[in-house]
Amino acid sequence: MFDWLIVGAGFAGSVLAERLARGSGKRVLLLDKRRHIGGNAYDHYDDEGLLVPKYGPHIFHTSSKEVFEYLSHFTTWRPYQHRVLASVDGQLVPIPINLDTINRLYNLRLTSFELEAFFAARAEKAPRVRTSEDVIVGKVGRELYEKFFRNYTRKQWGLDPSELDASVTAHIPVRTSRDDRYFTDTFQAMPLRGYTRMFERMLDHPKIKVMLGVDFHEVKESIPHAQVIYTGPIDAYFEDCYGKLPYRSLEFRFETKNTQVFQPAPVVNHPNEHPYTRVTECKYLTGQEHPKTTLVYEYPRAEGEPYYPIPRPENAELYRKYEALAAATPGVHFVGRLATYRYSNMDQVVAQALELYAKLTGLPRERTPLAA
Ligand code: UD2
Repeated sequence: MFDWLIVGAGFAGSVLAERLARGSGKRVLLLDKRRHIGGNAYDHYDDEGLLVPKYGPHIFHTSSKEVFEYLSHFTTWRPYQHRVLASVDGQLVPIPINLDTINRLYNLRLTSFELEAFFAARAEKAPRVRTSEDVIVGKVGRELYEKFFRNYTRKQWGLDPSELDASVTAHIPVRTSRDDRYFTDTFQAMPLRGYTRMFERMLDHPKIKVMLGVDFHEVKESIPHAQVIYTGPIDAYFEDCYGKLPYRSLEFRFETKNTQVFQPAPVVNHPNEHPYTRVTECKYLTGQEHPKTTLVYEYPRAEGEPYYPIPRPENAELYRKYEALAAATPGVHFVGRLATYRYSNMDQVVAQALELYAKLTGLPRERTPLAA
């Protein structure tokens, strides 16, 4: 008999498995229908011996000391600050838009102070910032919105930014300085030996049994267990009874080049050309030294693995119906990006899992992240 049956071995499921076993001595069965742990953060060595992320780049950043310290029990870190260039008007310029972006794009020599006026003269403030279009047009105006955001978003989501909630683009700043970092969080680092290694260490405990390649719905009746933590898509748990929640998918194409370094930045975004949105050169993220280099191209897809919940009002409304069903399902706890239908960062999911652990055990939150 297992105390907990946990569905999904990504961040949410693995953190809870670790905490319940190591922190509370519970017997845990962790299932995943894929044949590996780590969820979408799973990475592995390809045929050439290069460490690559199977489901696309995952860049860790957080301002939560609690989350960072918790994960630090299972990995050492490699300091890494993410930088991205966008291919616009035949040039590679920094994104988030900053002082260098504008000066290079328009061949100007503005100061930060002058750039503030430049943006102010172009920004069109919406009475209420509701959509992803409102966010960007409200900061930099329509022309820059068209160059950097409109087509990228249409490609990535299959929707116009005016049809997506503000949250999709709101986390991307616009700067008048020359700071070209993608994130400004306090802790920015990558697991030194990769995500999979970190998950392996998290789940290495005698009270955790991991079963891979197993579908929860097929085995739930035959495995004796007391309670369930479910981290898969919430609509699938309830057999899509109110209809399917939409997710956006991606196809990743990998290409290994016979050169040490291929592109001038970890990621190059292509808002206006090519069917793919961005190209990541894995080496920059992993710090691996190797005579060759692997690139990942991201092709947006309507069908496929459910990567991104699509933040827009009608989807939120449909999710709320499932959420109400979940609240009325005793003995099952829904946690993680897919089970709560949120466009979340990895650190937010870890925080959500630690919070649920604190709630389940009644332990104060600050006492929870203790590795044995
Ligand atoms: C974002 C975050 C990630 C996490 C995740 C949530 C990255 C780089 N970013 O990933 O931290 O929060 O969402 O699951 O890991 N956009 C443009 N043009 C650009 C860049 C972005 O239009 O050049 C728009 C586009 O609609 C895009 C959105 O902004 O989907 C967010 O961009 P992103 O770079 O943060 O990428 P994403 O969504 O993969």
